[in-house]
Amino acid sequence: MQYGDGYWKVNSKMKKLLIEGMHCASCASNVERSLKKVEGVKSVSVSLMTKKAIIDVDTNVKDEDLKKAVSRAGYKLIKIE
Ligand SMILES: [Cu+2]
Repeated sequence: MQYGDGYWKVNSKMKKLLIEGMHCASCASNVERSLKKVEGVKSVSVSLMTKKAIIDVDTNVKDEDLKKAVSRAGYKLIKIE
């Protein structure tokens, strides 16, 4: 049996975070680093162009924790899709 990508996705879901205040690549990496520190966040991909972070998280990760992580980095989480 293979424990590939499909396996861990069972207990995780994708979320799109709309983030305000990112201006350059280092802003994006600040956000990325901060989100990765949140317990249960498995992958983070930040796009400066769309102002979105696409993340894979455990289903038990709270939106509130994501919001805190973004504001800790100095940015604002506008909404979660
Ligand atoms: Cu910047």
